[in-house]
Amino acid sequence: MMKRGSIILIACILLSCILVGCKSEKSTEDSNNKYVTNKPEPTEAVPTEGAAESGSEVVDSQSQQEPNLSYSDNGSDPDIKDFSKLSNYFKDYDFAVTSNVNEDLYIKIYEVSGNYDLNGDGIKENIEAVLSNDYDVNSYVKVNDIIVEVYTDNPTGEVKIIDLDSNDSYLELAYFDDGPSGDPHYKFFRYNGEELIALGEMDINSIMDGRGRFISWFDLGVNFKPPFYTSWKELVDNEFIHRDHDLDQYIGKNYELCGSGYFVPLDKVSEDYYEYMTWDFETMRDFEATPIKILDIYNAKTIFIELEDGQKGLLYFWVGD
Ligand SMILES: [Ca+2]
Ligand SMILES: [Ca+2]
Repeated sequence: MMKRGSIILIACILLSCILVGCKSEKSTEDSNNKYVTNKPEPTEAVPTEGAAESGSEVVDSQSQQEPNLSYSDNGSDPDIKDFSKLSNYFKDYDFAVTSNVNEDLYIKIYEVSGNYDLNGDGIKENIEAVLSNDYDVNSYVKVNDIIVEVYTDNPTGEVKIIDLDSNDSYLELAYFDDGPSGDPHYKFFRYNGEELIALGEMDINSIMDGRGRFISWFDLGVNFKPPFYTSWKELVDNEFIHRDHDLDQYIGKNYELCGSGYFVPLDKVSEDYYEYMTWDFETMRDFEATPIKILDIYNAKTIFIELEDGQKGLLYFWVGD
């Protein structure tokens, strides 16, 4: 009996090896097929971490086998020169807004209404929204008869029409939310004639190219001249897809640094860079068109640099709590 059990066990192992083999072959085929839809992480945490850690182990989950590096259809990363602030893509249209604000209770209710053709069929949609931070009020966005309930922390009643991608005939709806603690962002909605789809959100200082490509402020080296970015997002099939960006092109290059940031002199830093970060006032420095060389990039707001006099150090910026 024991013997037969072992044979069955060995057969099972062999079979599963064959199955895993088949799957990885399939995955290679998929990754050759240039267009990779890499689903964004469910939590918007630091996207670069972990990506490098998931090693070369053979795993049988299809999703884990997808490459972490994903680039766009046309194979080239966007040129930051084509990007500008979100408000440049707003349509010149004002919604009617009525507000009910109770300053004492810090409760705000905005009722928004307007008419605009969102799906490009020439017929204006009836657009309504209720945006409130009052728990007793249901916040929602409504296009014709379709309602999407939303959660708003600190709405201001600002609703805009925006063209996220000039390659399609849609115009999107955007409403502003100041967030729970100064995290201002826009939430986007697309009406395709049948559905009203919540696309996701983008922080207010994001930039976009008007062709469905976006760079979040958190991924932007804004204090540098020329500015650089560490990753970007692409609107594909009604989702903002995270795209990694090759950082090697910035390493060893000279930049001008402006504004105030934290600087800790260090000869060497590695992946444990965060252990050196303090938020003491003494580590703050003001830079005015200071020539620097980028030695390493941990994220867009944490960079290892070398100053003109040869001093090296970790430069980092406050990104909110
Ligand atoms: Ca329409
Ligand atoms: Ca469009």
